[in-house]
Amino acid sequence: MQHLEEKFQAKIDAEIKIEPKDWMPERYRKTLIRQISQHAHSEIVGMLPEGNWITRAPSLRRKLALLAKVQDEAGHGLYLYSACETLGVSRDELLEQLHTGEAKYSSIFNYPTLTWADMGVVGWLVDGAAIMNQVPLCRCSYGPYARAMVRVCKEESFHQRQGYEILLTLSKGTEAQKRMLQDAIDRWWWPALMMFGPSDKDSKHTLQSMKWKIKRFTNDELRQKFVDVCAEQVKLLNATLPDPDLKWNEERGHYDFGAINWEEFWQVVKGNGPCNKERVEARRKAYAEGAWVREAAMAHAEKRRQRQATATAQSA
Ligand code: BYC
Repeated sequence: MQHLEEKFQAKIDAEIKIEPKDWMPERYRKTLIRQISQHAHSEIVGMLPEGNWITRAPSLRRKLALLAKVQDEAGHGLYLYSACETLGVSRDELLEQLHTGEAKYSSIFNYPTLTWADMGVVGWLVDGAAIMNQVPLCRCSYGPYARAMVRVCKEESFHQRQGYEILLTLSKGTEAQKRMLQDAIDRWWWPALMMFGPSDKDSKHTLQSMKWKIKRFTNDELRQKFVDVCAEQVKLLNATLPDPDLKWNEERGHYDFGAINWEEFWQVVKGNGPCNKERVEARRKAYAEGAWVREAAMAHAEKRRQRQATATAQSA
């Protein structure tokens, strides 16, 4: 056993990808199922706050872009559930965990989207944070996850740009539009920083996940990179980030920033955020209403299988 573990770690150290049929420690498999399934759930729950604005997008062009973005997220969920299934867990099992409220998904999607400016800010900050976290995951040691992330990241960068472009337009608009822009930034900034997870000292999985090269950076390292980028990007929007302690630190070569409200973070993670119940309920309803599609697809697959079996028997 120890020999197998050593060989496994040596492969990881040599940057050789682990594939589904390779030997892996049980804890590695469990960690991946946990992270990939939480990620998959985040994608499909993440469709909800934006789906809310499809019918109210201010123009046909905006509606098309938003629709495409939300569809992309459904696709990301599918790649990720498929990657997770290669680890020997079924999609039904994973969805069951989501529907009973047992599974975690990103805290960010438990906040409401109140105005059109939220669509811009979600694209800029939420997709921006997602990209910061996911680009390193393209180098994750587990092959199916790493490959899924390559495609996800390409699409996320389109999402991020469409969001920022909405904000640039608002920043050149009326006074009311500028106020709406600032208000959305004020509401989303701190929850976006929480997306990176607890601070390193409270992150129970980081050390082991870094050793296994599932994670390449710690939560705090990625959060700092994100703050540094956003502190510059916000200037082009003629807006500000809601943090009086945000200040360039010449010595560190980074922006200093204020304290995160971890009490709020853990409350949201535990299910007590503004929209947790609504989100899980919406997923349950969508799943129930999609039952006929699943049944029809299964019936169709069975019919094809039978037709092929008959054809093979006749040609033999
Ligand atoms: N929300 O030891 P830690 C997207 C949990 S983007 C809720 O640091 P780890 C999208 C964590 O699961 C969002 N829970 O864990 C974007 C753990 O609990 P368990 C999804 C959180 O895994 C735009 C505990 O806290 N992205 O999908 O080393 C549109 C301790 O944390 C959160 C991903 O999932 C949180 N924010 O690091 C649509 C990326 N943070 O499992 C969709 C992949 C932490 O022990 N995931 N927790 O019960 C990761 O990179 C890592 O899992 C994390 C956390 C950085 C998130």
